[in-house]
Amino acid sequence: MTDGDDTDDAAPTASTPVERAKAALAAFEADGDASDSTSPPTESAPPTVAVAPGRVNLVGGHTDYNDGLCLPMAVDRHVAVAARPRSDDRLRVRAADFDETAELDPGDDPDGWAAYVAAVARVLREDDPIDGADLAIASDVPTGAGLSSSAALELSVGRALLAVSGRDLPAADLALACWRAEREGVGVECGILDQFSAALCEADSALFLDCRSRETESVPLGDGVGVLVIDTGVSHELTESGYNDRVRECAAALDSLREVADRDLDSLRDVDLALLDAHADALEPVHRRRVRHVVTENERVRNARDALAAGDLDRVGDAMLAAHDSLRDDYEVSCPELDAAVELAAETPGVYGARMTGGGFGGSAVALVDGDALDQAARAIRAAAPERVGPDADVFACRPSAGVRLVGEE
Ligand code: GAF
Repeated sequence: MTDGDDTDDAAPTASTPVERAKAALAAFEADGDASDSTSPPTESAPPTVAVAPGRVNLVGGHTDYNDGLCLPMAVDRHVAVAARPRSDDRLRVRAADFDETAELDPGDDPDGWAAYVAAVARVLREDDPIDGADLAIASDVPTGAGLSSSAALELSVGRALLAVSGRDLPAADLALACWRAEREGVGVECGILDQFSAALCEADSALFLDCRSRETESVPLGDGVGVLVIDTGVSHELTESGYNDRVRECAAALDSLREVADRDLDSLRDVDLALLDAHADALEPVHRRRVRHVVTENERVRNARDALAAGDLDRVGDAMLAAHDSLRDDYEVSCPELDAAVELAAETPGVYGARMTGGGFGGSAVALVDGDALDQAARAIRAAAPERVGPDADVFACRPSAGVRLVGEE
């Protein structure tokens, strides 16, 4: 990887990720290809541009790798990838926001952001060829904020690489390829929530996702609803947090339940409260709490889906608040700043409910707000956040957005 060159200096200042990615690609290509002057990029055609959104998860935390239920919503913040095919099989990748460049040959195994690009290319190459390409990436999804910037990167890179290679995949298949890329290439034992959200969410809707059947159902959010993100400014990193520990605790709890319960249990999805109560003594206390979270969280997702469909936003808000309590107390993936963000949101007029979103141990909280009170609630939370949540807290509204797409083909 080559760091810190100045290809972006020539790019005009541009505001959206799509504009910045296109400008960065043009500047990058104009800068030439020092490493292989025999394989110049193809500059005649306009670039292919793919965008994929970040997400918040309204309810359904840490259920996905237990075959459970989730209710995410893609946000109107995106990773954009501008791409053009090359005449060799190399990927030359410019991360405009980091001022960094990676040059990847098939089989390379880089670190950092380039690991996601290499892993997606590697998985997509298993079925059919992926052509070499110049890629430029720009984003307005904050990183480390629990908004799934990595899945947005994977999906946008994947969609762009398929397009420059003349290939296509159904969105769910691309999501599964990107999910494998994250697990195998980056080492996070994640579930499918983030990749399915970035692929399959629809505008103006939340997505009811059954992680066992992989069936999805869009649930319209309704015009009168606003969504606020409260980014605590405490960065979280799944590879370094207790995330994989939670995955292993669930697996261990499932093994214990299999031993004592006279029932087939494929996953914690097959466990209900009656079964848990009947065998609670056979479980270590920490495993009992983890299972209780997963079982009750699946129920909260069902409730929230039904309530959202019925326009009962108070009930959705109650499910979010109960979900946060469970993630804090039973699953132990919150942190003081997330708890403070949820508490602050919950006491703000117009807020139906709030909870931490994403893997936890930092990152963001999401709040569901009466649309008429959104601006006022955002101002109140923004004003109190530095003192109540932390000096780097950021508060912004977002709209439910569509999943990965090629720009120009929306
Ligand atoms: C992270 C993971 F990547 C998801 O798979 C999911 O488990 C989430 O944390 C918690 O719900 O975003």
